[in-house]
Formats: sequence, C-alpha cells, structure tokens
Amino acid sequence: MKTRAAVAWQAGQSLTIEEVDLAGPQAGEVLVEIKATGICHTDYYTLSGADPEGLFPAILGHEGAGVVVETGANVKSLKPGDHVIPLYTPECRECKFCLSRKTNLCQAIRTTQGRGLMPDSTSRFSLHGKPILHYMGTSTFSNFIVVPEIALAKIRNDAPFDKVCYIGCGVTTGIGAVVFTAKVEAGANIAVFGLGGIGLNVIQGARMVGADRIIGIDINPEREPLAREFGMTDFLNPNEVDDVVNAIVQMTGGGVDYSFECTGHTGVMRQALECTHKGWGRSIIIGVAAAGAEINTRPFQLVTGRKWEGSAFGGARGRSDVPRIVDWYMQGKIKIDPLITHTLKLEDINEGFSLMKTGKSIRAVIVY
Ligand code: NAD
Ligand code: AHE
Ligand code: ZN
Repeated sequence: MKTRAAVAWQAGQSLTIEEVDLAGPQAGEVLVEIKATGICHTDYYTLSGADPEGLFPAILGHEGAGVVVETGANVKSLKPGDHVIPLYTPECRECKFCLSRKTNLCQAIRTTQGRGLMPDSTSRFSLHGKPILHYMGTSTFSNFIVVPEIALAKIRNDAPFDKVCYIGCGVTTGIGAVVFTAKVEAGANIAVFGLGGIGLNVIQGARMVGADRIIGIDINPEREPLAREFGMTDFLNPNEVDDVVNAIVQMTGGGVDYSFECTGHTGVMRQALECTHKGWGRSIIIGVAAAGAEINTRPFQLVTGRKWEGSAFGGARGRSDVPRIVDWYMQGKIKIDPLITHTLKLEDINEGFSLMKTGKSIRAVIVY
C-alpha cells in the first residue's frame, strides 16, 4: 500500500512529504494507522546528526497513537479496530531482560531496531524501489506503519489520539522516571533540570507522589508559569544565580533527595548529581547527549553516597504500564492538554521542529 510520510533524507535537512510504499505485516507484525504523533527532542537530536545510531533516509517519529488495521499471522493479542500506542521500548515478556524484572529494556528486537529494520532485517518502507529505514521501531511520522506485536500497547478506545500520543514518549518518560525508576516517596525534595516536554512531566509525576519541594531549573524564564501550574514550588534560572548547585544545596539544607536531568547537556548532568544530598542523593539522567559526549564528576561525589542513574522510557514496561498511564489521564490524575501547545498537519512538520528548537512549543502534535 501507499502511505503519506515525512522522510528525513539526510542529517540536518528539512523533512519532505512523500507517498511511500509500505509492505504488509509479516508473521508477528501489525499494520497500524497512526492518527497523531508528537515531535520529541530526540527526533531533532537524530535529525541533527548527533545520534550515533542516526541512519538515513529514514522516517522519524516515536510518539504516536493509532488504530490496528490488519494483523499478520500468529498475532494473538491485537485485532483490527484496537487502539494502540507504538512502543520504542517493546515488552516481549520472554527475553532475559523482561524476565529479570529489573529493567524495562526489552532486548528482543533491539539490534535490528537500532539498524532501522524490522526483526527480519528488512524494511517495510520503500520509495521507487529503494528502502527507507524505520526509526526507533516506530516511525510515527508515517500515516501507516508496520510494527511487531510486542511493540504495541493496547489502550482504551475512548482516549483522544491527539493527546495520548504524548504518552508514547514524553509523558511516560517524565512521570515514569519519578514513579518507576526513582520511586520517589512522599515528602521528598527534588530538582528538575530542563522544563520542556520531559521535565514538566517529571514535575507532575513528583506532585502526584506527594513530593515536598519541587525545584525547577531552566534557562528559559517563559517556562516558569506552566511549571508552577504543574507543581513546581521554586524556580531557578542558571543565568541569574552564581552557582546553581550551591543555590539548591542552600535552599534544601544540604541538597535534594532526587534530581532529574532533562536537557541532554553533560555540564547540566554534573550539576544535577552534585546538587543531591550527601549520603543518599540520587540523580537520574533522562537527557540524551550527543555522540562522543562524556560525563564528569569527582569520584568523591559517589564515595560520599550520591548515586548516578539513568532512565529510558521512564522505566515503564510499555504493554503493561502505558494503558495504566492512559487511564490516569482519562481519570484526570495527570494533565496533558496544557502541554500540547501546537497542533499541526503533517505538511507543517518542519515548523513543528522549529517551534521546539526556538523554545516556543512544549509539544507540537501532528494530526493526520
Ligand atoms: P525540550 O527541548 O522540550 O526541553 C529541554 C529544556 O531544557 C528546555 O526548556 C530548555 O530551555 C532547557 N535547557 C536547555 N539548556 C539548559 C541548561 N543549560 N540548563 C537548564 N535548562 C536548560 O526537550 P524534551 O523533549 O523535554 O527532551 C529533553 C531531553 O530528554 C532530550 O535530551 C531528549 O532527547 C531526552 N529524552 C530522553 C528520553 C529517555 O527515555 N531517556 C525520552 C525522551 C526524551
Ligand atoms: N540512539 C541513541 C539512543 C538515544 C536514547 O538513549 N534513547 C532513549 C529513548 S529517547 C526517546 O525520546 C532510549 O530508550 N534508550 C535506550 C535504548 O535502548 O536506546 C544514541 O544516542 O545512541
Ligand atoms: Zn522521545
């Protein structure tokens, strides 16, 4: 079949809209009509050329929601008409990683996914007979996609696609980092570095679990009002204080219990670690840093009890946890609508990237 898609031909270039050929689902695969997709900073990161796994030409996008159109042989858990969110972190429930119960990083298809291919090492997308690569196993900048069954979370049918698509990455990443990775307890003090599409969800996750002080740090002062609405209690602009780390240590009588890094800058990662409390502080890296970037700190920071950790997709097990997060939204436990600042057509996807780069959007969502 044909599908409309935004194709990334080369790093650093604008996307172009094409009528792409899409081969049908093989055994264990599902054809999905994507109804809406968010644009995440990670799409921009890959398009910029900084991603060591960035391959071209490819169809980017990993924050979508849609409807099952057709299932391949042996697909048992889904049927046409089911509403789904594609998962860049699948959940096979059989691999060593899934069975460990210690991580959400299912590795069943990670190798081929990282090469832009389906599990049989081929692409379902092509144009004029030449393959176009998948991205993060999802490629939600295409109206129709083929995805393995293990990479689809079945969600309730009454959830609006143009809002819950954001649960496909940003919402789950931010709230999950608090709830699943750090398991922040009521009364804890936390710091959130970067108040964009991820950091604001960390903030609402922290409020949901009953954190006490929620300190937000961003160089963009326009982020302050929305962050306060989401639960931030204190705001720091690094351009207005001499030493961010010292400011946080002073404000909290020794440092925060947990910090979350949501910018992708290694210098900020260091600040996030060093503003945590001696003896027990935990700093969770969420931001994705460019190829070749490395983090630094004095080992003494770790010797004295701070822990440096990371979180991918908020530590969420997609097929199990994503439907629950959709329920939280539908029940009003979490907010999504105020974070979707722009709704665009696929034709305007490059404008969506510009809005993010210039700090004008939190999330721009493409509606097909
Ligand atoms: P975003 O562009 O919406 O937000 C980034 C925010 O950081 C902006 O508000 C910006 O003003 C702020 N910022 C930039 N430099 C700063 C500095 N020096 N100090 C303080 N604030 C600063 O991006 P996003 O969509 O929220 O993504 C944030 C990061 O998380 C990106 O690196 C993205 O790739 C990554 N990410 C990781 C995961 C994961 O699973 N680990 C998932 C999604 C996104
Ligand atoms: N190819 C990148 C990996 C970037 C990365 O860490 N991605 C996150 C998700 S970001 C979503 O917006 C992730 O899930 N990582 C785990 C994994 O297996 O990729 C690079 O920098 O190499
Ligand atoms: Zn993302």
